[in-house]
Amino acid sequence: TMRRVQVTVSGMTCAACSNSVESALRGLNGVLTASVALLQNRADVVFDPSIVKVEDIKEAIEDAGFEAEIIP
Ligand code: 9UX
Repeated sequence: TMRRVQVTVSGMTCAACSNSVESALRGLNGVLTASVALLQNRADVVFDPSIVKVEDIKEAIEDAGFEAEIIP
């Protein structure tokens, strides 16, 4: 079964920023959908927790060059 997580993403200033975060998330094995709202500093990710962990999602955003905080 799938799980959904929302993440606060800081440091995005343009649409290319949010597109690169989306691409990074969609490139993770186990991520089904990822959408990033630039103006809300928010990422919404649906994933298979047997394949990818919340911490991996956070790290992918940080590796793309942004700050990420999981919304509990
Ligand atoms: Mo353009 Mo967004 O350099 O960082 S991708 S502002």
